Amino acid sequence: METYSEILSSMGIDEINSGVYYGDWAKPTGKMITVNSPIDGEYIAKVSMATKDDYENIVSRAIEEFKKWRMVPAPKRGLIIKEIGDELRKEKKNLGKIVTIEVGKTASEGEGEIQEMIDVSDLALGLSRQLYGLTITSERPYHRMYEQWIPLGPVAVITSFNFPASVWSWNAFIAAVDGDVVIWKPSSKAVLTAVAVMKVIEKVLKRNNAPNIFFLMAGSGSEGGEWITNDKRIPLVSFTGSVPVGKRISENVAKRLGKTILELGGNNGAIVSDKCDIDMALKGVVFGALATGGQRCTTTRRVIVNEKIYSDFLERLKNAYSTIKVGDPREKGVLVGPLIDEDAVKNYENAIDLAIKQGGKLVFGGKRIKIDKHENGHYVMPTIIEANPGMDIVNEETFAPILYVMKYKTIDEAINIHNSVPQGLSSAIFTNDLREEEAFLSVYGSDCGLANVNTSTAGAEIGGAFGGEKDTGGGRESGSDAWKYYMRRQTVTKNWGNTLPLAQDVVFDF
Ligand code: UN1
Repeated sequence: METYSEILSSMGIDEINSGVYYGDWAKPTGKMITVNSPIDGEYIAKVSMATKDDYENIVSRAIEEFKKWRMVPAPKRGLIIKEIGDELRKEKKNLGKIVTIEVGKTASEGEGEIQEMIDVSDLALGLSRQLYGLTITSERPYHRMYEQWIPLGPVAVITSFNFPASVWSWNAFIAAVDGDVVIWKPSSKAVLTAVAVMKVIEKVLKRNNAPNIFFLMAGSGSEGGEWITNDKRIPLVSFTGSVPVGKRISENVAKRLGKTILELGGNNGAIVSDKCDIDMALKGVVFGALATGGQRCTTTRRVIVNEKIYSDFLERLKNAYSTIKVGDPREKGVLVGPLIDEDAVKNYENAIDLAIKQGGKLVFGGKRIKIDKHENGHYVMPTIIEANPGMDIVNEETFAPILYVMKYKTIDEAINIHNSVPQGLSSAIFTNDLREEEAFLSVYGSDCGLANVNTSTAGAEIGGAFGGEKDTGGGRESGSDAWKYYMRRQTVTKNWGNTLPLAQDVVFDF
């Protein structure tokens, strides 16, 4: 197995790195973030954090670069993003390895993360020729009305550790074809991936002599995050992370009438009907619950099973869980790697304690495990708890592989249980019954931003608008018309006649 330093050197990453990029890398002089791998707790490298001076430098340069970039025609901007995608294709394996050692994803998921960026770059290229506005009929003669979309300025993207590269690209690549420049504040738990991604991007921007459209500022949320959210020069802040932090960001940005895109917690449920294909449902639920060790916003945290197949499905779940290999995510066959850190392990243990106190029944897992030669890694057992929807803990998102199993009689009851949590990101139903499927998709059906039929709550494609309702924050990123969030809409009214007729037939003669 390659050593951590071999993996770093394949991407040109040193032991001490700057976490501040504004067209050049700042000298790594600020406070340092020490990166240890969740795989074994071993030291990987250090990344410097942005100082207030670095931040000021970033914002003033971003404003200058924005003035240049917005003058580049959108399809040409698209070509730069495409070239970044091509470079990412070449580096997919190496970048994937950095994701794996920094946040503990399996090799396949680490590479999947980079593939998701490549997919977004393809989408962005297409979009760069399709930033359409409407034309509207005017009530006045010799008048023309239309909408045009204009870039916003420097936008900030604050990302979380669990998708340390792709979620940034959902925002950054789309914003860039829109004509914005992007200031990235990655999670302090995933700075190395951000540095590696920026190094790939730097190459493409420099060889094209392009304006510097992407800026990096490593730092803590309480410092860097506050600078950004209170800064009127940044018209839009996109944030992925927890509900409490999202609320704070939303308040700060709203106070200055800025815009936000919030992608906060999920507490996603899957309804498993007695009329489903049970093997398909099992795979969908197990993948949804355990991919990325249960640390996705889209993780299946609740499974709501029809009483007629409840015992059978629970039995199959337990059997499937007993075959899942937990361990070093670089090893073949391992499907569940470590949690990100010790705090995550504590949250896992607390949630299980609470679930049991509140009447839940532990039927699988429930404790941390030690992996040979990785004593300082953060491994836990995938866990299944029989629960009921009234339990407080079931309303919470715990970023860990804990699945609450619940029973229902009728489809309407299943939907009510499904919708009873504060969060509203992703949802799923496994059924082959048209009526059940349509009920789930109806006006009283799933209250989430993402609704899946016969597929998992996790693993959304980038072509759809990604985001959710209620405590999830209401933002939409990546696909569909999410590009509009990174632009401002201007309604244009043009009079090409010889007189000045007024709207609503108002008379104002003098
Ligand atoms: C997240 O967890 O914040 O749908 C994003 C999925 C991934 C993205 C998850 N494509 O599971």
